[in-house]
Amino acid sequence: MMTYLITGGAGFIGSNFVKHMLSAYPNSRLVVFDALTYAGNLGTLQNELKEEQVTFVKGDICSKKDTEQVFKDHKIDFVVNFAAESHVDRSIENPQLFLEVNVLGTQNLLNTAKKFWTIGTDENNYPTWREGVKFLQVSTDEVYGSLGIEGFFTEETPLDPRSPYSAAKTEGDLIVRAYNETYKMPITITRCSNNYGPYHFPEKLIPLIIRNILEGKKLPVYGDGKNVRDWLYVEDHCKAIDKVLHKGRVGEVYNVGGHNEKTNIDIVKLVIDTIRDIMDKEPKYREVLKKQEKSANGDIDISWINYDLISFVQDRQGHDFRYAIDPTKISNELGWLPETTFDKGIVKTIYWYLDNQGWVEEVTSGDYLKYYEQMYSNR
Ligand code: NAD
Ligand code: TDX
Repeated sequence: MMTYLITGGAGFIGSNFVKHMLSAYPNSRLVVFDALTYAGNLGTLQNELKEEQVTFVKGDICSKKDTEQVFKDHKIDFVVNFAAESHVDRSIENPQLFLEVNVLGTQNLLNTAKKFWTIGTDENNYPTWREGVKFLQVSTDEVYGSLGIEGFFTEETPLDPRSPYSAAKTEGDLIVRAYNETYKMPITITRCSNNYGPYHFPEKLIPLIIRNILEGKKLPVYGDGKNVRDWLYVEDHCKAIDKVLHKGRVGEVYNVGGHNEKTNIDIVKLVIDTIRDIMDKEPKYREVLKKQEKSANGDIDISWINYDLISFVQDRQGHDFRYAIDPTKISNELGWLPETTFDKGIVKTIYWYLDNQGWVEEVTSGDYLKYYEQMYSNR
């Protein structure tokens, strides 16, 4: 029975990965290790944590004491490192925190794994490693910087991060490679494009737009809305990580993305149209709206759910123009392909938010309102 240490497992992608692993490998042991920052929520894993094979450990990847304790308590075979500060806008406000967690935290976790996984040294004085162990770093396409209107990121594209978030993720990514080169640590790195789906924290574009519509608020679009992101349904990312972890070549980087480029303005319009269509066809969902004005026929009015809600606001500083992934390597080597088309995924996602308002209220009840006020009041 293999034991997986899933750091950041109470966040958006990490929690989806826990759910994926439980159904794909019901006999494995999952140790979810998370500091429960504003972005981590145990409510997300309430069903999974009832399962005998899932253990939750509250801990900080920056703390040697915390990471060594979890390796002492569990015979870890795989580490999947999702733990990070993940929001670009927050990194502009507080770059140091991003360096502490995404760089030094990653290095501390690597060092702990090295301490518990090495069993001796070889004739050249390289450490020798326990059979079968692996460290997977969940990196991002943002390490490659920004594209113009053409071209794609391949694994050979030079690293050229622009934001404090992506600079910190790049350093995290590089220190993982350095442990492979220097100590022969068995690692792999995935660099994925923008994810969307259930449990996405409503500071990020898609869940923020959904939440704002339901709250009857304006929809802030940075700049002219022409920036492009390459969107992937979160379950497809989880399946890619599963493949890379179990079948990917040690020391290699795999780009993950599904050729699904959209401008931000198109995304926002699609979310508006989809919510209005759902509420048109299934009026029960109008009950979710904060604004409950009645139209002439007595139904809750939804005519205001239209493009007039869009508000073009001050651009993000250093806003990367375009990301687009070339996933040829992972497709050819590991047979991974995205399974959920954007048209289907966005509808599934919107239904999930409509059906899970309790979750949204729970995660936005803390510092979120203060954050929103601070981030958007001057825009
Ligand atoms: P998230 O912000 O939703 O979750 C991050 C999780 O890490 C939270 O549960 C948080 O509590 C935890 N965490 C933060 N600091 C910690 C620390 N010091 N110790 C332990 N736990 C800590 O982020 P996400 O969107 O799920 O992203 C997960 C990973 O995937 C990140 O490494 C991110 O860089 C990467 N990634 C994200 C995307 C995306 O579109 N969201 C795309 C590519 C890569
Ligand atoms: O209110 C908004 N208005 C807006 O126009 C927000 C929050 C965002 N945007 C724009 C900025 C981006 O061009 O939408 C696009 C997407 O923004 P985010 O959701 O903040 O994602 P992004 O900055 O692209 O980064 C995401 O993808 C790569 C994740 O947050 C990262 O963790 C991941 O590495």
